[in-house]
Amino acid sequence: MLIKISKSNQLNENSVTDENIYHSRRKAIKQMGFMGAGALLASSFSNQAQAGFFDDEPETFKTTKLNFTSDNNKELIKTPEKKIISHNNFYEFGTNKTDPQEKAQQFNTNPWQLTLSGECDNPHTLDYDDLTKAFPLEERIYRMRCVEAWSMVIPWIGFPLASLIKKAAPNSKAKYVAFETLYDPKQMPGQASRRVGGGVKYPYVEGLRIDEAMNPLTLMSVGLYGKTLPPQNGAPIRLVVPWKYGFKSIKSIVGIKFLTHQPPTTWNILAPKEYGFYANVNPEVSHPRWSQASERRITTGGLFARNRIATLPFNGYGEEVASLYKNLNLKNHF
Ligand SMILES: Nc1nc2c(c(=O)[nH]1)N[C@H]1C(S)=C(S)[C@@H](COP(=O)(O)O)O[C@H]1N2
Ligand SMILES: [Mo]
Repeated sequence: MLIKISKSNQLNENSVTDENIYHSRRKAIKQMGFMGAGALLASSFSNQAQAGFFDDEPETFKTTKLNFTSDNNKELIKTPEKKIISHNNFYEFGTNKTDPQEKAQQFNTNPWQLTLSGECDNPHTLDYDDLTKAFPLEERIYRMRCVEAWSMVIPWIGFPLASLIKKAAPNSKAKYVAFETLYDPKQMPGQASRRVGGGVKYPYVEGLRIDEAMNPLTLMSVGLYGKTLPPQNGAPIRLVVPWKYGFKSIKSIVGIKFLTHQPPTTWNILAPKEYGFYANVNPEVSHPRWSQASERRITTGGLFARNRIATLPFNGYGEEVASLYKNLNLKNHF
């Protein structure tokens, strides 16, 4: 194979770091005794084949155009759509980055029901059509920073979670909001097999403090690049919390519940010393096994188009959200 490497794009030590991290995240799972050696081996093989996959694989899922207004955030260079829909974490469909695109195409997201319940005056359920029609849709171009130290810039379509919460009318006891992904092992091979699903306890669950959930940046996303969400990105509706590590942005949500107490969250259950409840992007607080000071921004195509940049506090959204944490020690509450 002939590979042309231009000076500016050379593969250096830094640019492979997040792949190492990915393996090390999986290794931790394995050490906890959740995963067979076979799975780990298979994964490292397909990981090597991953670069070529981005450019060759056709899109097979169906999307629909959406009507929205755009915030036109011009400083951010968007990650190409092809990358956003082919480099995914969605362990319900497998733990390799390419598994969700390969295995989620038959995922049936219509009909769908999203139920709001718990400490609120107006518990209710949204059907599939409500998801794109109940609230005016906006485009929000956000940075997305995975805890594995790669990042993208994604043009999401959605509506503020605050609009949905106001409709549910939480009462004064509601201090936290819990989210739950669909549980359907017949459709989600990772839920049917511990090996495929990486040892995660399903359904995938997440949570926010209610003031975080009400922050205007917090989005319920129903689309990207002007169209409905592909299944691998969390169709038909997922959370986007741009100042937190990507694992907080839970996909394919069926339940939202208002609680008096902090809910358990998936990665915190799996490895509490490594993944906290808050998970605010913080270059000064290292993961126990790797630094969070920089990240690989996924921009244009191919294995060699790698871009190492400094990670920003709160992923660049400090002006909007730092005040939420003025009484919190962010080292202890990582
Ligand atoms: N239900 C569910 N939600 C999930 C995940 C998952 O495995 N299952 N992975 C999380 C992680 S680690 C990241 S980085 C983002 C990835 O979102 P994307 O694939 O749309 O980029 O989804 C998050 N939401
Ligand atoms: Mo992530």
